[in-house]
Amino acid sequence: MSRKVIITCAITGSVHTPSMSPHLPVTPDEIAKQAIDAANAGASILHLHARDPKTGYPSPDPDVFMQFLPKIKAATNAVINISTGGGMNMNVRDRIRAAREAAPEMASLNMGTMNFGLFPALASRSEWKHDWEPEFLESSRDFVFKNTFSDIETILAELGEANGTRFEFECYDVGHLYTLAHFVDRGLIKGPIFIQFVLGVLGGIGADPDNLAHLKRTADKLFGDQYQFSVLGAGRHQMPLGSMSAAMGGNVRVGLEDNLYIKKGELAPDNASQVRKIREVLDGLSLEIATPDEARAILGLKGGDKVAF
Ligand code: KMH
Ligand code: ZN
Repeated sequence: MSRKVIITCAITGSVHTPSMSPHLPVTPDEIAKQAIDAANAGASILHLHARDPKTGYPSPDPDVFMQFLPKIKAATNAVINISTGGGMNMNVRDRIRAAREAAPEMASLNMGTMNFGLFPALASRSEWKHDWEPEFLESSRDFVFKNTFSDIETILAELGEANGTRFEFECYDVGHLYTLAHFVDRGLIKGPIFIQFVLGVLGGIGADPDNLAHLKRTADKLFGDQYQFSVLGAGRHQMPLGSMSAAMGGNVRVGLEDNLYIKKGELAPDNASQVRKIREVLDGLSLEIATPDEARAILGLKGGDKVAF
């Protein structure tokens, strides 16, 4: 099969808060609609978080996930990828509840403990729809995004072994690749490995093109042909680094979780608009996108009929 590019779309996340964009999906219906539209635009993997429908506060509650997962599954063939990163102030047990219950084909798995600074966003506005928003952003100044070896072992066992869920390994720095290799060497992670290079998060590696080249060189050395990579460029880096990834033989991640804009100074009206925009780049490079079933074949996924929702 000639190379096909897998587009992941990350619909809402837990990084951005409702006041930052009126287009950020919050309720289960908004999340479902934007996920379905993103799949119809060409995303073959949908990376999903949940939020409290009333306040927009990030929620680990499986009951909230279950208000949109079946709708998305009924309307698309896209691969559902549930976050285990959750949001700030969630412990790891909380963070994995939804994926444990839903047994999705994919889940994210964050490969190292790190700082995760969201507080610079406080400078962008003084008025907030919800009181929790500025407090949430300020709390990131002293937040540790905990992903210890023990946490990773737990997630691999309780989601991977138990449910047949495979992973989007989120690597925010070079050291995270060596942690991933450690688990491969222990036989706890088997290929094909799907690595999400995350660049531009405050606390992780900077979004410089030569850092992406270094991440890929390191992954080539550690994993040979056992891996596929994708690139998540945070904020304004989303399209440039996604384009670089495609040119380097990689896959791409877009979505309002990672970037609220469609171009400098213009908020994206929805997730699907970013999918369409990266498709224009792929078309320009004469690259075809992978269908959900082609993504399943590339990544060795269990099938959309094997989930628990
Ligand atoms: N928020 C992204 C930078 C996760 O959900 O597990 C990384 C992410 C983590 O999507
Ligand atoms: Zn996420």
